[in-house]
Amino acid sequence: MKLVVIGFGQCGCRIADEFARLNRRAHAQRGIEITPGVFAVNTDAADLSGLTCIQSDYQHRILIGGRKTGGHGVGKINELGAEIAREDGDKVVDAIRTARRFFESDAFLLVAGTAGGTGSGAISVMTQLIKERYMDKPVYNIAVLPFEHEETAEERTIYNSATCLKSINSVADAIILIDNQRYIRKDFSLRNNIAKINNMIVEPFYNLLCAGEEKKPKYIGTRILDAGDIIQTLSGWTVIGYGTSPLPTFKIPFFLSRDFRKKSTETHKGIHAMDEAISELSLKCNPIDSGRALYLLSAPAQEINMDLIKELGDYLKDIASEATLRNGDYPRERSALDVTVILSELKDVEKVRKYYAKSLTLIDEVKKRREELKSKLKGIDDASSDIPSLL
Ligand SMILES: Nc1nc2c(ncn2[C@@H]2O[C@H](COP(=O)(O)OP(=O)(O)OP(=O)(O)O)[C@@H](O)[C@H]2O)c(=O)[nH]1
Ligand SMILES: [Mg+2]
Repeated sequence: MKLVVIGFGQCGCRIADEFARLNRRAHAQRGIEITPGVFAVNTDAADLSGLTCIQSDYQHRILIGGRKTGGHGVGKINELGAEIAREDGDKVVDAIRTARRFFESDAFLLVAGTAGGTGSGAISVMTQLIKERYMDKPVYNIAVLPFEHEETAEERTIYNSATCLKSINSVADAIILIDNQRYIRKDFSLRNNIAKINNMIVEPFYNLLCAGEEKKPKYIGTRILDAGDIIQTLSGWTVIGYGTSPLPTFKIPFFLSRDFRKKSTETHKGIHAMDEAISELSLKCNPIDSGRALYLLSAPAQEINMDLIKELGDYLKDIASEATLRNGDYPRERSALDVTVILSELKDVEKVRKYYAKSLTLIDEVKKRREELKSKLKGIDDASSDIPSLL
């Protein structure tokens, strides 16, 4: 599957940059392309210069709202982020159109952090605009939810997340939810290692996007998972997970490779990888709530067999019993057995519901403060009413 990836704000741009890196890897290791266009859009000029893989010309690193923000961001005011996107959105659409192989892409993927200002405000406006312009391609979002410590430090965090999520839910074809907090569960030092977190966020997309683009017959599985399968699966609230089981790197002698014990070890390893994918989903959710799901098994060709694929399917069907299942296998990996899982069309997402509930109490407060600010400003204006103006 080929994606045009567009990042908004610092978080979105850095993750888009990570997709550009993934594409380089796909090119170098496998000779295939997965992202024919990657763009970074921000109100902050310094953040745009900090990227490493996205092409550095102004058509790929797009500064918006320059007049309003002086190139310094919107300071977490996502209404301002949305307003700037409405004004400068055409600039982004024009840049996408000029991308060399834009027409080869199967879908758009727009990325932003929900808690900031630029990305949180711009992503829904741009999703809507792109959907209107390119009706034949689905438009997906990646929404990155804040760390817990940010929720307590700044109330805008929750309010921005709630308004952003509500808005994208009404326009995007699917929203892949990524909870930053999940990535520091195992290793708290990661809190200070955003680059590593971004790496972990993007990794599950590698085999998923490569599988359907493979041209060499020996790397084509018995059941190819292509763009059509992914598009049929992605709908509404979505999570993604990835698990891996290392395999011995030495070659197993032929007489042993047919041994029944080896086969049961393969199944065991497959289930282990699937188990990890489910427990490491990008956001905590209940698999039973999902209406559509898919899994991709990537392993060396000799490790893949129908029994293993069926076992994995049975396992997923057990926990996501309401979901329509799609699957594929990809005989590419050399020394590991990897499983990628997507759970989509989720009926309920507790964390999103919590943001909505919490921000309801904040709305009155925000309104009150806005009124106060207005009346204060009016006070100053009134005081100057008899002063002659130079304009
Ligand atoms: N995973 C991840 N999260 C990030 C990254 N950068 C920022 N965030 C998260 O994104 C949220 C803040 O959004 P930013 O993207 O920094 O804000 P912005 O869109 O640039 O908006 P302004 O700076 O207010 O103009 C916080 O919840 C951060 O934890 C990143 O590179 N990776
Ligand atoms: Mg910023």
